[in-house]
Amino acid sequence: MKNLFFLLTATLLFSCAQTPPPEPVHPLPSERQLAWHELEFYAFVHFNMNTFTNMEWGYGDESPELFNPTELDARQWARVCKEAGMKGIILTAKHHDGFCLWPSEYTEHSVKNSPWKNGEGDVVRELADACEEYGLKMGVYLSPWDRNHSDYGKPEYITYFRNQLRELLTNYGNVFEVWFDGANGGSGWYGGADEERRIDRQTYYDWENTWKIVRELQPMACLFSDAGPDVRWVGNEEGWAMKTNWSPIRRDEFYPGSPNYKELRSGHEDGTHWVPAEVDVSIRPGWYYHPSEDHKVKSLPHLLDIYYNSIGRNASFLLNFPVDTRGLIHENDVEQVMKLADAIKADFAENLAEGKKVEASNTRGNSRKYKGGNVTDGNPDTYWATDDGVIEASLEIDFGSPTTLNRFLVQEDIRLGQRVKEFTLEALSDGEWKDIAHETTIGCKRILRFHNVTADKLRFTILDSKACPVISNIEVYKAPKVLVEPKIRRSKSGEVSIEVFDEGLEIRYTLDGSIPSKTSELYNGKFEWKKKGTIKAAAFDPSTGNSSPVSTENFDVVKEKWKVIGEYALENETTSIFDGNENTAWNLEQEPPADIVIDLGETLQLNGFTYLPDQGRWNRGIIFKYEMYVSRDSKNWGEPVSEGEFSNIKNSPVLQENTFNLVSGRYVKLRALSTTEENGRVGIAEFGVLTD
Ligand code: FUL
Repeated sequence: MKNLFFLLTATLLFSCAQTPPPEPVHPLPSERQLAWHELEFYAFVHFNMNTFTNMEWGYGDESPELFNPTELDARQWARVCKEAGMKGIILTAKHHDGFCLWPSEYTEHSVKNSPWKNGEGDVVRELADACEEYGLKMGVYLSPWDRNHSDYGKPEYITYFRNQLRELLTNYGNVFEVWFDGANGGSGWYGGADEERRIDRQTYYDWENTWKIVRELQPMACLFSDAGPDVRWVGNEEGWAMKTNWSPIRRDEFYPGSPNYKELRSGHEDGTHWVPAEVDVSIRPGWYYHPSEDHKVKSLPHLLDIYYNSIGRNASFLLNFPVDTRGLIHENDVEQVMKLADAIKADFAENLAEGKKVEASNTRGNSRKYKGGNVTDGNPDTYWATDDGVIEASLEIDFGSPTTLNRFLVQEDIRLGQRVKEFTLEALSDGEWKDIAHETTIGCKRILRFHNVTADKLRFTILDSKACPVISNIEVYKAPKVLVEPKIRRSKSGEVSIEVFDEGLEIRYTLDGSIPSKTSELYNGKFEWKKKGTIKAAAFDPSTGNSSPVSTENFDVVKEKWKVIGEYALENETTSIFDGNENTAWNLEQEPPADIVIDLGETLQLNGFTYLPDQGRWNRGIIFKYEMYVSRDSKNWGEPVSEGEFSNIKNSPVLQENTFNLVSGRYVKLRALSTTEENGRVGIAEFGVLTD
């Protein structure tokens, strides 16, 4: 027996010593990229001159006098980011308008000529100090395009740009990422020239030599641009990478601002360089702060989708906060990011695979060093690998008892390159293997979301790989349901729909204004309800008994018979203003004044109206000054029943409710006398009336 034990141990030791690790599959990440991969989730702060001019792209002629935050507190930014689980902050030190947040030696267009702190302030310094205090990394965004600088377009500008880069990389401690935007050239102030300036995006900045400065001054900083060279743009600003996402790309086919950017969404299987994707997206529609977007901060379900579609798809997640004119992350943004942070914590609270028994269909050299169990040992340095040439293999994770799960997280050991091309996931439930997913790439991290499955075992099968697969980690979770308030809508014809974000929830609702409980009416799909009154709804998780906040919608008369008549009667989009959907709008191409005349189909006792402006990103045609008329016959309108302005609608384009003295009529006319922007449009998302 003793001998047998000795023999077994000796064989094992021998096979370990004999089995070399898999050969890497090139391209491979550098040390600085490996450190960057660890970060996963970090913040962008867009705060600069645009914050004070309410713009996205300043022209470059803005006076430094305008930059004057009243309560700037970079420590608040850092605190919020830290609490949200982020690892760093990248600041727009200079955006396209050329204004510098630090007192650059090379221009007068900076904080040093602003009233903020009497020109003694330095936002980059304040952020560097705050990041240090909170244990965060700092990154800088330095716009290559500069609409302020007189030399932009000439070789002299490159010297200026590089001098600024040196300042930022020398005076503020360690920088983890340098962000070079692809937006380049066009109209601008350019020191008063006020003209169009085009540059050759491929050659003008002499990127190779510009990048060298970063290498020299901050060897661990990752360089970001459309073309990397360390981190690439993901090819959209909406918050997603493709499911198939290779960190390698054929890097030489790209340059900042190159037209083939859509390929950046998935990388290239035959990529020549390791250039992983970064998903940059703002928590609001705009990158910069606009008070009119205070009510448009992304919802928890939306932010969660972004999380899973970035970090869960082999990319990092760079979430932007448009810091406001006070110099603070707005409270609405803080609220939403904290909801996201709590949801992430809840989703990944307990790893159900940890320490579970794992059986592999093939183990490299039959060696313990590469055993299947390495994927559940919580050690990122160990991995499961197969024999060379075995590119189809599976792992079975045995839970020991039926286990309910809905998330699967898997990681390759990217130090040996990105290898897996195709894989499946199956669950053994009631003695039968059932498909959960059939997917493609993995990379640094892949997270799958699916409906609850109760399984005794999970089978993870690699169907294709560039070489023997190298899997370092697998985690399994049962994420709780996302309990956000349901969205209640009523269509023109009176059909009510109630939607929730997650599957498997019960929606309960009331029609009498009472708070819905577990025993209230169960929502089983759209229903007809043409009355005037209030609908309240809440979502309930039957497995936990937890419920969402209650949502409330007040409905007046149903709009079934309503139609736009008069000048615009034939425009198709007019129906969007009665469809109960805030995301659709009618934009009539017309400078005010414009008369929107509506036939309500019957005579009603009217005492008010509601107007929801276009909720799209660009605030199209928001009515400011108005007059409201009511008529019995659509010919005699008399005096307006209400007139005035929708105060503060520019900054806060939310639902406007306006009451007037009771009047009976069948026709209403909203006269738009002016709009907040002079853009030749009058826009309406929803129109309603209030009746007695
Ligand atoms: C874009 C810029 O033009 C936007 O203003 C913003 O800075 C975004 C992050 O990148 O290309």
